[in-house]
Amino acid sequence: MEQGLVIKSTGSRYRILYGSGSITECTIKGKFRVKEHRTTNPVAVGDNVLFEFEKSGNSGIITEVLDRKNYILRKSSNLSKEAQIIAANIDQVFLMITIILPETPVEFIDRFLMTAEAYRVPACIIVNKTDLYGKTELERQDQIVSIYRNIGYKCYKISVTGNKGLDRLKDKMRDKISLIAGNSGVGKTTLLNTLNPSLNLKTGEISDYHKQGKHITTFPEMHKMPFGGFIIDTPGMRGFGVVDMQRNEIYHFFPEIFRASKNCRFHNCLHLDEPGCAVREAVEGGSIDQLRYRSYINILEDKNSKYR
Ligand SMILES: Nc1nc2c(ncn2[C@@H]2O[C@H](COP(=O)(O)OP(=O)(O)OP(=O)(O)O)[C@@H](O)[C@H]2O)c(=O)[nH]1
Ligand SMILES: [Mg+2]
Ligand SMILES: [Zn+2]
Repeated sequence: MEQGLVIKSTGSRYRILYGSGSITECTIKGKFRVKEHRTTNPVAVGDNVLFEFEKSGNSGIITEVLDRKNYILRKSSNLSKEAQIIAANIDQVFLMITIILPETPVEFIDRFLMTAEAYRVPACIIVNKTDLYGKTELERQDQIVSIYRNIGYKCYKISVTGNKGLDRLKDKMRDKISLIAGNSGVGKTTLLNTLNPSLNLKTGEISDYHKQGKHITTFPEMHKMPFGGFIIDTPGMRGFGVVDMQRNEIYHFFPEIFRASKNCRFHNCLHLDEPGCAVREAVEGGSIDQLRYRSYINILEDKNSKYR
């Protein structure tokens, strides 16, 4: 029996890192279940597992998944009951966004952060491709960064290809297991290749017509970093994860709205148009950002489900 770390999962086959840096492929035998969820992949990147080598010695069979500290799930569609585990045992998630090529919508950012809050995984924002920005884009960048810094999220402005801002990011990632997510084409894989030049992972151009990425990375995969720690590269997504939330829980995962809600007149206030709502007062007074409030309302009213 050996213990290893799952670094890649394609649904039926798993790549395992074990011993002092060896790698083997494994399959699974028997039933593995995630409490309360039907999952398409019972074992995920980041899982610590026990496995046995097959007689040939070339591959192994996973016999047990050790307890997870956390995990992030994603449903294949809104109606689907089956969920996929994106990754397990992660210390922090980074949402990579870009102002242009492609443009990341603010509501996408808010849905992502809300999900990370719900899974209790610390989240940060990376704004990439600063080398492309002119005056308008820089203003937009600073507006977005100031919204999220005010709430308490760390933000990193970087240019991967221009080699700007990477040292601060490395410091934050050192010796941690970090997951990096974001729309297709924002530069996630390019960042990994730059932080670890021996990787040579496949990256793709932005399409001229749609100004979007082309979904180059297809499976979550964990990569070791020379400065210590691991980064999990993920396929570009429009939405992130899924949590079954009650309407009256959603605001718990908007930290600044949650803080303000303690002063609402009614304890069951949804911050819509109830009298004595401290959240709406804060929006009017400017201490809660209008865009954040609008995202909250859209999620509450289940608009824009395309971002899920
Ligand atoms: N100008 C500029 N281009 C960048 C930068 N970082 C990445 N790119 C380019 O953006 C394109 C997409 O990069 P990828 O790393 O494949 O993007 P991704 O986020 O991994 O995309 P998916 O795997 O499809 O989710 C490539 O052409 C990169 O060269 C940057 O800092 N500045
Ligand atoms: Mg990629
Ligand atoms: Zn309220």
